[in-house]
Formats: sequence, C-alpha cells, structure tokens
Amino acid sequence: GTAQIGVTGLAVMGRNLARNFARNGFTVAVHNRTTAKTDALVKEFGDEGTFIAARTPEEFVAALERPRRLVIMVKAGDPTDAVIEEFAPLLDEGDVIIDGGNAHFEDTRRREKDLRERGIHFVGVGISGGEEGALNGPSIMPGGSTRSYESLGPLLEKIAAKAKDGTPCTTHIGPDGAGHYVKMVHNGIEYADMQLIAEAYDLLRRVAGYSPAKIAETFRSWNTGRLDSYLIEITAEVLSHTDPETGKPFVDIVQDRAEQKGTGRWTVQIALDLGVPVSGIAEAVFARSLSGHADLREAARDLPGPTATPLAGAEAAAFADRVEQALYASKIVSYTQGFHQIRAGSETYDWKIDLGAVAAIWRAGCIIRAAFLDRIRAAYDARPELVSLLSDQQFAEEIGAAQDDWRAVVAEAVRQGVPTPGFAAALSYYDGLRADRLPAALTQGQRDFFGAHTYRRTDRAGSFHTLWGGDRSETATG
Ligand code: NBP
Repeated sequence: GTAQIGVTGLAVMGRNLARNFARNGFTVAVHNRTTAKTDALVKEFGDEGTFIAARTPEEFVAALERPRRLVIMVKAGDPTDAVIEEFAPLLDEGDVIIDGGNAHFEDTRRREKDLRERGIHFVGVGISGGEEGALNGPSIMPGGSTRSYESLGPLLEKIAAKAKDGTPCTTHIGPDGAGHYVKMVHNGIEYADMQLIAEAYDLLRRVAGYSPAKIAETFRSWNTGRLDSYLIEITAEVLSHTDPETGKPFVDIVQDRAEQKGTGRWTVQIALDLGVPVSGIAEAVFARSLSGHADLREAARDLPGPTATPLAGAEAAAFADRVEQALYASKIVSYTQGFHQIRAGSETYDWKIDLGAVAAIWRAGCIIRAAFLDRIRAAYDARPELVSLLSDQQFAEEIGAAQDDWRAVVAEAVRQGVPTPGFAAALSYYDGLRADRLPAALTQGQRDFFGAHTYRRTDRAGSFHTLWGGDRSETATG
C-alpha cells in the first residue's frame, strides 16, 4: 500500500480529520461502513489531496503502507470494539490502530492490553476542537506506547493546531489510556469554565443590571486581558446574537436546561475514585443537572428568597470589575483542581505525564484554549514538581489580589439570591486549603465516637481511640 494513514468512520469528525491529513500532503486511505459516505468524501473533497477510497476492510488495509497506521473515528463504545475486531485480524505485528473517538480511558486501557498481546500497537487519542478543529487543526492527546508515537507523532504534529510560538499542539501524553484520560479532564475543565462564565453572565445581568448586548461588550473587553480565551470570545458572540424571528436576545429564547454527553460526569466519577477534590468541575456538572430537573424547579418556584435588585451607574460598573476578579480567581482554582486530577491519574497508572506539556498543547485547537495556559505551562516548566498551581508564586499573587473582590461577589450573590455554585465552591476550596485548622478534627472525633475509627494526635505519633462509652480514657491503637 501507499497510504501513510487511513481513516475509517467518515462522519463529521472522521471526514474532517481525513481531509486535514490530505491537505497536509499525506496520502489517506478512507473507509466507512456505509460506502456512500466514502464516495461522497472523495467526490466533494477529492481535489484537496490524495485519497484512496476503500470499499471493504480488506481493501482499506491493503491500501496502507507498513507498518500500517489506521485511525478509527466511529461512535465510542460498542461500535469501536466492533470495528477493532473487524480490522485487527487483518493486521500484522507492529501495525498501529488509533482510536480518535471519545473513549473512556478504562476502555482504552483494556483495548491496548488486548492488542498489545496480539502484537498490535493501540493508541487512544483524545481530540478536542470539534468539527472545525478536526479540519483545521485540533489539540491532539495521544496515549499508547513510545514506539507507536515514533511512527504516528510526525503525522499528528503536522495536522495539529499550532500555538502562537509555532509549536504543534500534540505530544505523547503517556502509555495506554493516558491520552483519553487527559482529554477527559480537559472536558471537565471545559465544563467548569463554561459554568463560571455562565455565573458571571447571570451576575452581570441580575446584579449589575446589564443587557445581553452590554454583557457581550463586557466579555469582549475581558477577552483582551488575562481572560483571553476561546470560550469568552464565543460567549460574547452568543450574547450579542438576536433571534431573527422575535427580535429578542437569542439567550432569552433558549430553554434554560443544559445538556451533557458525559465526559464531565466521567471526570467527577474518576476524581471521586482517586480522592481528588474537583469541586468546581463537580458543581458545573451538578448545575447542568439541576437545570434539567423541571419538576423540582417547578415545585420550588414559590419558595421565599430575595429578588435581585440591579445596581446602577458607577456601582454597577464597579461590581462588573469585581466579577472579572471573581471569574479569574475561580478559573485558577478550576485549573488547579484539573491539573491535580491529571497528576493523581498519572501517579495511579504510572503514566509520568508532563503537566507543562499538557498545558502547552491546550494553548490552541481545543475548546479551553486560552492565553492563560501559556502561564500554566511556564509554571510547570519552571517547577515540574509543583504540588499545586496555587503554590506557583505568580498564581498565588494573582489569586491573593483577587480574593477581596471574589468574596464581595459571592457575598452579594448570596444576599441577592443569585446561585453561584462555581464561584462559591472555588472560594471554599481556596479557604479550605489555606486554613490553619480545619474542622476535619471534629469529623475524626465523631468517627471515633460512633465507629471507633481512631484518630491521630497533633502532639505525638500513633493512632488513638477514646473509650467514649466508658470512662473516656484514651488507648493507643498502633
Ligand atoms: P458518530 O459518533 O456519529 O459516529 C458515526 C460513525 O460511526 C459513522 O461513520 C458510522 O458508520 C460509524 N459506525 C457506527 Br455508529 N457503528 C458502527 C459499526 N458497528 N461498525 C462500523 N462503523 C460504525 O461520528 P462523529 O460525530 O464524527 O464522532 C466520531 C468520534 O469522535 C466519536 O467517538 C465522538 O465521540 C468523537 N468526537 C466527536 C467530536 C465532535 O465534535 N463531534 C469531537 C471530538 C470527538 P455509518 O456511516 O456506516 O453509520
């Protein structure tokens, strides 16, 4: 065969990825279960590069140069397993199967192990950037063996987005499921970013009294500063859009129920398993869930509480500035939590993930791309052992400078009855970490009281239990 890469599964993502490879000068074998999609791709975009249309799995495999590299871009879950089983028997030792779908990293670990035993490299690749990214340059997070990256890396580096300094937004994340894991956390952070932006909007609307158009303008100005990011940019676009049918602000004619496909939920589920406090991401997932419970919301509609009364003039403008501080501080916390989760996964699965490199490849192509990520990259590059982003001097100074306004915003939101689960959870995380003493001491006392779970003392080593039901004397338990 002569094709350097093959793509099977030619729905939006696969088709655009195949075109991206072709436009970058690679010969691309293309295949889809329903052959009409293969024909349509070659007919519509055949002049963008060199495609080899394969009608059967055998033709597809025969079209690839060896060792073969074939990308699977089908629906995640059972279809991915079905397609792997269709192709694996046709491959030779050393060939590379790439799964570009949104697989759960545990599935990727299982598939990688199974195929490794059969002599085939399996690479789970997280791809972010949606349809547009797949075509023009996504952020690409490949897992799998080092050997597989030697074969695949140069192609991925060609088609990936490029950061401002020109470096491609892809790197070998680590073995087996590391790539899909990092993509999962990326999506969790994306949920948190979106929730924080939504809270900022709600506060500007209901407390500052701004119109959607004025809020769009505010976000546009924030987008020229430290919050410069794709999500802030598109927020301004959505807020300035007017519904052509009614002439109303678009945001006012959309039902206020947020849906989800599940990667945010996965992030939180895994965080619970690993014991990582990702409260900001969890609140973002729960906020979407709450919005969807029409029955609960209807039943609660008449519960008492304040109705927000908008501020006016200079007060409103001053409040908007404080919201920017609160948003930025909360964002620092979200990323602190997300990177903690990546570090925890890396340690648990022995992936040796370079956190600075992860921040670097999120700088362009993906949904959370932002100027901010270059600073995170710099923080981890300077100190790879950094225990938390909050212990980076620059981030610590910034969040410290923002904390007064952050508190004022959360307090005002509470006073006016505007829900800010993201801002408030982030602030509690900040105060929790910086606390000299936590009430966890009392929790341990309760646990020892009802379950003899023991506790540790502040003044000497060992575990202890108090005879709560007896004379309340203390025994050393080990
Ligand atoms: P879909 O997730 O809608 O999958 C459609 C493709 O899967 C078609 O090519 C279809 O073939 C094929 N397929 C199915 Br379904 N079952 C199959 C089977 N048993 N055997 C062979 N082929 C089968 O496509 P997509 O939206 O392009 O997404 C592809 C992957 O990329 C997914 O895992 C998705 O989660 C991930 N992803 C999507 C985005 C995005 O923005 N859409 C972003 C990042 C990642 P057919 O044409 O014959 O029915």
